[in-house]
Formats: sequence, C-alpha cells, structure tokens
Amino acid sequence: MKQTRYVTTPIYYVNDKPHVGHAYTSVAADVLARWWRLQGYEVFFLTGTDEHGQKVEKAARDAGMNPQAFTDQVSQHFRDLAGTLGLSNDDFIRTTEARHKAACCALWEELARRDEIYLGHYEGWYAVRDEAFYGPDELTERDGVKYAPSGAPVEWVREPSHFFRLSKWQDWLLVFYEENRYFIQPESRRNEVIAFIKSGLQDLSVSRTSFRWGVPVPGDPSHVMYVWLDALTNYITAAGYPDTKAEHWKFWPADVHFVGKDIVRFHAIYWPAFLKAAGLEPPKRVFAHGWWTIEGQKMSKSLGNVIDPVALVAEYGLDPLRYFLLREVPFGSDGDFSRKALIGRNNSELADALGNLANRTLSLIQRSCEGRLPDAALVRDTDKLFVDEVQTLPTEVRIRLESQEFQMALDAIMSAVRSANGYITVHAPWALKKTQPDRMLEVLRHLHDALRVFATVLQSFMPGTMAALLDQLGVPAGARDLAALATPLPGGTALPPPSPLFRKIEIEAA
Ligand code: ME8
Repeated sequence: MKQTRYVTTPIYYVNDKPHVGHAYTSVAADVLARWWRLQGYEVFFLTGTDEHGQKVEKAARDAGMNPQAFTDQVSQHFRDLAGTLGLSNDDFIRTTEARHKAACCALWEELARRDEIYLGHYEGWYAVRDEAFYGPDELTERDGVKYAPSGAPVEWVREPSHFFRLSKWQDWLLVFYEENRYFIQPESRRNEVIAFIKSGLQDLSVSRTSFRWGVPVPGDPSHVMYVWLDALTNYITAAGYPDTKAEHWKFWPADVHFVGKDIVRFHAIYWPAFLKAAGLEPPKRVFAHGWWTIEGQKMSKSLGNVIDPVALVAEYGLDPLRYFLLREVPFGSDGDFSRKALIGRNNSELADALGNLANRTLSLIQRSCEGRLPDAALVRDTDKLFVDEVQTLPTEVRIRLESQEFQMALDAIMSAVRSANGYITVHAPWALKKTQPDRMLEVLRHLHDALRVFATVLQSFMPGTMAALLDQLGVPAGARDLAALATPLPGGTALPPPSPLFRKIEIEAA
C-alpha cells in the first residue's frame, strides 16, 4: 500500500489580496492533509502563488511597481494567510522561484524532444482575467464587447506561438476518465469536461510573444510560456521535478488537486495531457468544489463585498470559520456565505451541542470523581446503541473523507454529538451520585470515551480547539491519532479543570 499522500491547492494569482474563496480551498486541503496524518500517512501538502502572466503583469503596472517587487509583496499576503488559517502546508511554492523555472524548462524540453510542441501562429480570443483562450462559439456579446462564459471580457490576439498537440490526446483522455472513474469529482464536473472534449479539442497555444512577464521558452526567448503551462507545473516542481530519482518524487502522482469549478478545464484536461505527453503519471484526482456567493451576491471588488478571511478570523475565531466553511454546503456545490449562517452554526453546533457536552461531562468528573477519569466501563444494553455509534464514527468519517465529502463527515460527527447529548440527558449522571455511584462512573466514562473520539476526528477540522479539548480530556500528545483510539485511557488519569471551548456569538441587530 502506498504510504504517502499528496494534496494541493491551486496556486493563487498575486494580482490582488486573498479573500474567503481562497481560504475555502486552502482549508479543505488542510483538513484532508491533517486527516491523512492522523491515519499515519506521510503527507505532502502544497500551496503557493501563481505569479507570471499578463494579468499579474498588468496588476503590477497598475500599482506602479515592477512585477517582481509587486509579486514579492502580494505573495506574502498569501503566505501570511496560510499562517492565519493554521494551514499545515509542507511547502509554499512561488512560480518566480528558480527551482520552478528550472522545472518548467525541463518539462518544455521534454515535450519538445517528444515532438509534442510545434511552432505556429495563434489567432483568436483571449481573456486576460482568466488567462484562457476561448472558441468563438463560447462567447456572448453585450454592447459590442465579447465575454467568456466566466463573464471575463475577451480580446483578439494574433501572434506567433508554440502549440501543444492537445488534439492528439482527445481519445486518450476519454479512455483515461473511463478507467479512472473518480478522476474528476464531483460527477457534474466530470460530465461537463467529457462533453467539452467530445465537442473537439484544438491544439493549445502554449507561448506568448506580446508581453515579457513569464518563463522564457528554452531556445526561443522571444516567447514566454503560457501561464497555465507554467502554473500547472508547480505541482511537480514541488515534488522534485525534473529529478524523478530523488526521494521527494515518491509523493508524485498527487492524490488530490483541490480546485474551484472555474479552473477544472485546466486541471482535468490540459494537465493530464501535458504529463502523459511528457511520459509522466497523471494525478489521481481533481476535485472541483463549488462557488461562494456573499449574502446572495457574486463577490466582486466593484460591489465592495469581497470578504477578507483575516478579518473573519479576528471576528469569529479560526476554528468556527474553518468548521463553517466545510459544514455549510456539500463540497462540490455552490454556497452562500452569510455572517448569520456562520454565527448560527457556531452557536448551535459548536457552543451548544459540542461545547456544552464537554463542559457538563468534564465538570461532573471534576466535582463528582475528584477530577479523576473513571475506569473503563461495562457496556450495558442501555449504553449499546450510543457506544456503537461512537465506535463506528471514525470509520464513517474515513469513508466520507476518502471521497472528500467534508459536509457528510461533519454531519455524521454532529449526529453522534447529538446522541451524546441525548445520552447524558436520559442517564442524568448528576442524579446518580447518591443513589447509584457506580453507574454514574460508567455513564461518565462512556461520555468521556465519546468526547475523546469526537475530539480526535475533529482535530483535522479544528486543530486548535480540539487540542485544547484533548488536553482537558487528559489524552497524552502521543495518543491523539486514530490508531490510539484502540487503547483506552487508564482509569484514574488526572484531568485538569475544564474551561469553555467555544463562545456564543451575539447576532448583531440587522
Ligand atoms: O485560478 N468561491 O488563481 P485564482 C470558492 N492561478 N472558491 C473560490 C472563489 C469563490 N468565490 N474565488 C476563488 C487561479 N476561489 C490560478 C490557479 S493552479 C495551477 C493556478 C478559489 O487566484 C478556487 O479554488 O484566481 C479557485 O479555483 C481559486 O480560488 C482561483 O484562484
């Protein structure tokens, strides 16, 4: 069995500061990376910034800066955001780094050596905002301006260009998707990609001559590489390409590339074709999640509703935000971000359901058991349903997360938390102290065992708060992975006095 796992986020354009959409993809990738580590895999989690191309060059010009100084500055915001979001990324790649330019040149040379690239002339539509070429039948026209399906305006481009023989890979791609049934997720995106390919693939322009901000084409420096060829290569640069003999190459192929639905075409069509053409293995999965709107509207600078994730973390706390992003909508579907919804989830599920459960249980252990963990308890008939639900929870979460169903995983966890609240209410351990002290110990121990399972599986979603809960539960640092759940904590373990994990947030008056 492969003991390594490799997950990536898109590398984000440095034309502007990060917003909550970027935070979303990054948090999803972080949760999966942490989950794999809890299972004992050796994980490589990559994120970074996409710094070349016409769009970034223009943003630098608008800011009155040279492109390198500009990208240094904006890239730092993304690096800082990784810290603010508590990302556990193992590397942060920038496409302006020497290691990356070397990988791009090596890939280009390999493609050229295999006659997968030829020199021609491009004439057609280009959207700088998307850094993408579009066919005439994909466009719509308003007030004399043509627009891509994304809403980006297109311009007519006419220049000499190197082409990648993409059309040659059309049939291979269709067979590849058939043989790798889950390569593109979710299904709706897979269907969309297959329909696009069936409509006919053209060879792809992979170099530009009308601007300079890119990686010069080896042997033809009047061209710079098309920014998507450059950008996609980042995923192998970070795995050590072109040194495929190096230790680090063990991470390739990537297990999951997380992307937004806007960029599925590049990842699901161009990327496997480039790799196959160069004799390299394609990634195992491209998961294209949905799109966030903000209080019902598209997020845009002109509407002034762009949400800064740093401000959200300051206002609501990191873990409630991480939880909300993956809890609110099925991964793959579009969602609406509203403060009210975030506050609602925080108050009802985190503060009330989970937080109160922990606080009630741990306070009772403090008061009624002198702060010592009761011994492992007998599972009586009346405990069985609840204990079984808790014991099967890690497997259920694992199955959900293997297919990146974050919301379903959290749903299963919350349903078990609700059962635990039902269990504490029905068995009322606070009323047993005088009449049935031994039974009180059993009930408290079952609740403690359940909290340990909840905290263990939730660590990947809310690392900070769950570390605090595991501290309060007396779980040693070396016993916090999934395998450790098989070993019960020794009875008599001293537990620190509990303190609240989550705070309730007031809903501001509308
Ligand atoms: O496309 N909702 O970079 P980018 C959800 N550099 N996710 C969103 C979002 C929203 N409203 N807005 C952005 C690029 N995202 C290229 C990628 S990869 C080799 C090169 C997320 O800065 C989502 O993941 O435009 C989307 O795909 C990504 O940010 C686009 O980031």
